[in-house]
Amino acid sequence: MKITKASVSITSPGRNFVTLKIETDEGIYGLGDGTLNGRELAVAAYLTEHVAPCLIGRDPFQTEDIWQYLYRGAYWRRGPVSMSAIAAVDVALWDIKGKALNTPVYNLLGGRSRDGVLVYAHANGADIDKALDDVARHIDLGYLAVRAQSGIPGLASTYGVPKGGQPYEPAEKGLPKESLWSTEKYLRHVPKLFAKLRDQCGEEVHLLHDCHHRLTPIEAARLGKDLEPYRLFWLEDPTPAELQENFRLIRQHTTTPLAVGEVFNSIWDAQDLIRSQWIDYIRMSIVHAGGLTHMKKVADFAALYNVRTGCHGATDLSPVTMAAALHFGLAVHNFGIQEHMPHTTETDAVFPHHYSFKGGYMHPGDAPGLGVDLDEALAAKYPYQRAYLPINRKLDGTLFDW
Ligand code: KDG
Ligand code: MG
Repeated sequence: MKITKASVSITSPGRNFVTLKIETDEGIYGLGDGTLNGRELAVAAYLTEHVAPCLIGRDPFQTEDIWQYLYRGAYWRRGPVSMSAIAAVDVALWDIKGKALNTPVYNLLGGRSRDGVLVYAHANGADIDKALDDVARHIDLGYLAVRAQSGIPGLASTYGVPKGGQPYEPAEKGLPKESLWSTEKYLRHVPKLFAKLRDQCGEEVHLLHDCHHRLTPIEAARLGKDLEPYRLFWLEDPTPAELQENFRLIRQHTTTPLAVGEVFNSIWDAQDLIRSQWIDYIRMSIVHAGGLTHMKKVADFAALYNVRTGCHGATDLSPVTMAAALHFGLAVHNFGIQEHMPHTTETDAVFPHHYSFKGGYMHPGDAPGLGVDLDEALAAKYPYQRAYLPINRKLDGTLFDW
């Protein structure tokens, strides 16, 4: 089998998605996601101008060699744009391989390690009472694990809490919006949210929280300690992780489990975190970390150090990535949990898929390949729209982490 064509499409059924379609001389095609929120056209150009011409004529079964060709062959390594482009190719090739062998991708990754993939939902509210209601709503929908975020008194907006009852979507049209942040107000508020939540939910429900990289290590250590009585499943992105040693300090002070990695692109971003056992869950996504080929290596390395997976799965990762993450989650032994933010009905219509949710678990389905398709005619009705993630500043105007 030979690759005959590789083409990129960008569609915006509510938000932007970059999709790579790789076609072969045997009529089988595969899909890969290359969406990088707020920087979509950079990946699209990288794929179209620099990657697609090198794929023509290659054997799509050679996933390892093609991965190395694109990674080592570029000379320039890592980075979100190139690793998302490599992921788009890699996932499309696994899709082709599954279709050609008439088997779901999970069978190519080791087969089923479990019956279903535990997922967590996003619940939020403008204040604690509204957040409590939204957590209860998600439990009623069948979720066994729920991430909770709430508005903070004295701050007009914060990460994870939508305005006006809309589903949460951080990228907005126009130039980046700016919001104001106070760590002090946040640290006073979050323990109150989880005290009430644990009381309302009982012991069984898994509760999670995302700090979204906004604390220093010592602040994160204090929050982890304050949250210990409420037994979180994880505290996510407590601090930025360019300096992996940040997590040593947090770890020394708290038994609250720690998760990080949604902005990582390669195992090298997490090497010390994993080897030193400073984290419990590695959250890299299939799309931003080089695809299934690289993520399988990340999972195998993490398994040596008791670190489990918890792949990023926000709505800015397309249904192609959701499908890939579910095949991966069904197969890898040290799977922990998978994030699940349902896409809009428009997005689901553009990407018909076989994955499903039942009783707190998702399943990728048993269709050959990934089990997800692209309705190209429908996709063409939603042209690209420039959108940016917001910018965050402290109350005194200092630019801060969003
Ligand atoms: O594009 C950025 C989002 O994917 C990110 O803000 C979502 O933190 C996030 C999460 O945990 O889903
Ligand atoms: Mg996050």
